[in-house]
Amino acid sequence: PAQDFAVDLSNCDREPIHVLGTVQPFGFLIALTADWLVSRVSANSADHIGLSPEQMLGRPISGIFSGEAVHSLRNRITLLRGPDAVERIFSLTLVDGIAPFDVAVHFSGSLVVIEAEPASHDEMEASSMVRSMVSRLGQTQGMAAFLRDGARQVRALTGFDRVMVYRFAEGGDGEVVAEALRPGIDSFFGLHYPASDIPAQARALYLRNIFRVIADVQAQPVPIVPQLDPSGAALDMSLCLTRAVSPIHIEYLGNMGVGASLSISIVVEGRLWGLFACHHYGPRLPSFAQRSAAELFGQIFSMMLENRERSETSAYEGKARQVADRLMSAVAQDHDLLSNARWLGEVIFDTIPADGVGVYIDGQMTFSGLAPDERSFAAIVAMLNRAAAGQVFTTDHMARLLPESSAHADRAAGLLAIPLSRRPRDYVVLFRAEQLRSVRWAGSPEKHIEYGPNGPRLTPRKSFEQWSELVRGAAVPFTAAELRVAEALRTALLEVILRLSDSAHDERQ
Ligand code: BLA
Repeated sequence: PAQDFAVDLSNCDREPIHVLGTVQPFGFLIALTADWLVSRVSANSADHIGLSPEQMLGRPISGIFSGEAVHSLRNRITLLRGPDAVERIFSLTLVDGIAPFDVAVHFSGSLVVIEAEPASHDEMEASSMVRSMVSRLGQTQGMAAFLRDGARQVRALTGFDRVMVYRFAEGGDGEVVAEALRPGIDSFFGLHYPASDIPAQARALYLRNIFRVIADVQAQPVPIVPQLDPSGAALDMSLCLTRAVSPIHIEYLGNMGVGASLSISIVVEGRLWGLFACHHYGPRLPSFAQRSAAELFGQIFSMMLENRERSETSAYEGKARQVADRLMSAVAQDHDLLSNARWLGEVIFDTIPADGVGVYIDGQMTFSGLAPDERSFAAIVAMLNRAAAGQVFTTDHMARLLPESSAHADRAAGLLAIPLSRRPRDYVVLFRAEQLRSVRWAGSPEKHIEYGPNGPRLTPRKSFEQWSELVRGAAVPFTAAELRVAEALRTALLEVILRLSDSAHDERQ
């Protein structure tokens, strides 16, 4: 490897996965200088075009590739726009007398990087598949069906045994939110994993390069020759299709008995929303055209998801406005409703899901659903009184703020408090139970496969246990959208309360 970096479980977020200096053996790589001299070649070049790196390094590519190949490559390179662009050419005769290749070309710094693999001649079929996939997807009703159908389509296109839609939460933890499976294999649907399973540098890379395949987990990676250029730099392979991946991740896949892995980034509003994560229980390399089609499908899927999320958000905001209006007019009619926890819960939970509600008004407490007892609630109110005045307060892990509340985390691990007045401070508080209560546990223990050097930590079951430890005592966090709604409810309630106190004041006069 180009870098002297001993990677283990404690430092894998610093492993420089873009400069590992190896390709997967299904393809080969040639890097050219700006004046088209061969500057790097993967060690397997002779397997593909009969010439070893030593026979090519330093020579002009025009003396190696056919005239047609050099011409098309030059044309395509002029089409490259933007820093992360990659062009593809199907069925190109690179060397006269040798069967054509499917080729990708892009810039890495000032180098032109050419990657090639034997041509598959199936581009038309794959692209017509995408058309019908997209039209089917457009007809699905509701988010769950949309995600499930996306997984099914990716499975139809790639033929992988397992296709998951893996969604990232705020801090990088992930959850399997949809799945399509070959019959007879265990489902991972609903399982959660810690952020460390797809470390930060990998998530950043997956935003730039949205597709990757590991065709054969057992295959020996092929080094690039030379590893370092005369200035000591390794080839930046961020945008390569043949990039061999982190040995830690290979160990993870091996421990799971997975033979091939493929993933496609799902990018929404410029953020890595999630991945299509696919496993096959044997080696598998979809053709270049199928991979391109799957990548295109991923891009279209992402845009459709973005649209759906936007319309869901505006529908949600509309509903939230209705709830605020309903609260306001009902409380204006009958202000005792304000201390009716059960009624408040019924009105609010639809837009801000929670497990229970507590109301504190003039020292009086009422509760509904899962909530702490009076003594704990009094302690919570005292804590809230120390928080900034006049705004909604939330935490997903109350025990961190109030250690004694860990005793009732099963009922109230997280809260969202809506202050109703400045002084005395009255509150409506929504409670969420510990997230683990509602989560699906990893199913059957994994069949014991020989573990790699880092042992069983690198298995989904151990990952899941790790995630469970991390979130013990914590509730599902209230989202930014839910906070905005709570803020709107606060304003609405405040308005009625002020009106009520004005009219009480008028009556007294
Ligand atoms: C990459 N880790 C990945 C990828 C996935 C996962 C989907 C993307 C690469 C691919 O397509 O295979 C994680 N895969 C999962 C999870 C499930 C799954 C959670 O199927 C659940 C069902 N991985 C670890 C740990 C480390 C780690 C503990 O589990 C480090 C300490 C590292 N994962 C790691 C690295 C990559 C990775 C470095 C990047 C691989 C690369 O692109 O080079």
